[in-house]
Amino acid sequence: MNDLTDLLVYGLPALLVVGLGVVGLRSRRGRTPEPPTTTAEGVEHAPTTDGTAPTATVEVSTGEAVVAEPVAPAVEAPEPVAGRLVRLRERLARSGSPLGTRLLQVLSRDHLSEDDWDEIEETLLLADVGAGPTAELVDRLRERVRVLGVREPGAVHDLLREQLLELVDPTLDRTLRTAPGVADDGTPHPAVVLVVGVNGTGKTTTVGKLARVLVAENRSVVLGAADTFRAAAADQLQTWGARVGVPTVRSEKDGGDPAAVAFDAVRRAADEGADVVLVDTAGRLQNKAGLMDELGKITRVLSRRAPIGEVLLVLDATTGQNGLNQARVFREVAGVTGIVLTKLDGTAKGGIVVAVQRELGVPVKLVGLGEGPDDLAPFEPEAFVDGLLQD
Ligand SMILES: Nc1nc2c(ncn2[C@@H]2O[C@H](COP(=O)(O)OP(=O)(O)OP(=O)(O)O)[C@@H](O)[C@H]2O)c(=O)[nH]1
Ligand SMILES: [Mg+2]
Repeated sequence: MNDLTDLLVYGLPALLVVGLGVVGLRSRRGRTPEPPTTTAEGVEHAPTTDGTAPTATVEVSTGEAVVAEPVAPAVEAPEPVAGRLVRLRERLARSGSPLGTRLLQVLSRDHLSEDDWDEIEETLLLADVGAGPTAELVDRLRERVRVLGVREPGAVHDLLREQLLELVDPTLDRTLRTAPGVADDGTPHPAVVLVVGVNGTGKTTTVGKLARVLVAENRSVVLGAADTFRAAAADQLQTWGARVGVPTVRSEKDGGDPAAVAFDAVRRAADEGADVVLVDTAGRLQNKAGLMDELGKITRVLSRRAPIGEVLLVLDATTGQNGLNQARVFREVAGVTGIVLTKLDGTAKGGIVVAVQRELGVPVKLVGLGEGPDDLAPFEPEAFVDGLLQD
């Protein structure tokens, strides 16, 4: 089962009682930042001659990357992950209502004509469910309606819930692989999560939010700013990290080698015994061969240092079917293991969840529900379908 889900189901009381205490401790510790005590090979610590907190930047001897220590005076305690599924339902009930309510309305009619079935089909297509899954669902509904005969509203609701759930597929493994591992030679290594996608889909934001989720679960995290095209990209990531006391490894100069930065981030995490390293990458169009080659290089170089646990493809839910073309190419180049569907708060087209899973054979693992720092939730098929049906 999903680590996060495990935490929700079994660890909720512990999370509330113990977790808040631990997070509280962390945040208190964070208010008086200490210089790193574990000295990574080749890392020089900036001296603090005036008794103030250490400076933000620590040089790495390769000359490729620098480590930006968090120096924010106050470190935030991220929201526990527990309450987020409720919010997912609330937001989906708002944004996704047209799909669920329209289907329920039509299915409740006494005699379903061909026009009614066309309306059902159209509703599903408009919600981005995709042609294949739509045809499948309509066939199954026709069959079940024929067998059921007269349909009570309750029965229609249950039927639709059951069929939508099957389409979303609760059997897919949505575990986020964020547990550190041990290499064949016995060396421990951090879990490596690589985040990829086209421009502006929400990669950096997702990395920032995910770091907060992990910190809330009491994991130690290192961020890697492998988007080296713009200094602002690394700044953006570093700001996210600093808010929760997480260090960011970044390139010394614009246009540095993203693969080298990613590699340094993993090495730093390994040296410090951190649990997880999250690597943010530059947005790239799937049809730009050079950039896609570069992504291939990042994955090759990274996996020489430690196995890549997750390659998360970030897709903007509001771009609908366009996201599918991107997804195919990224799957070829980077071996995507999970989808993050962002901006689900901004669309009524929740059907994209179904389409993208079908197209890629890769599960949606996380959903973005807003621009707030804790607006990221583990994807949960039941909560999603209930949201669509406004339960
Ligand atoms: N409403 C909403 N906005 C989001 C969500 N996730 C990200 N955004 C917004 O989308 C915009 C782009 O986010 P970024 O994280 O910078 O996107 P990116 O993929 O890193 O962009 P590039 O690095 O330029 O490729 C920002 O304004 C985010 O606040 C979400 O789940 N919901
Ligand atoms: Mg970015």
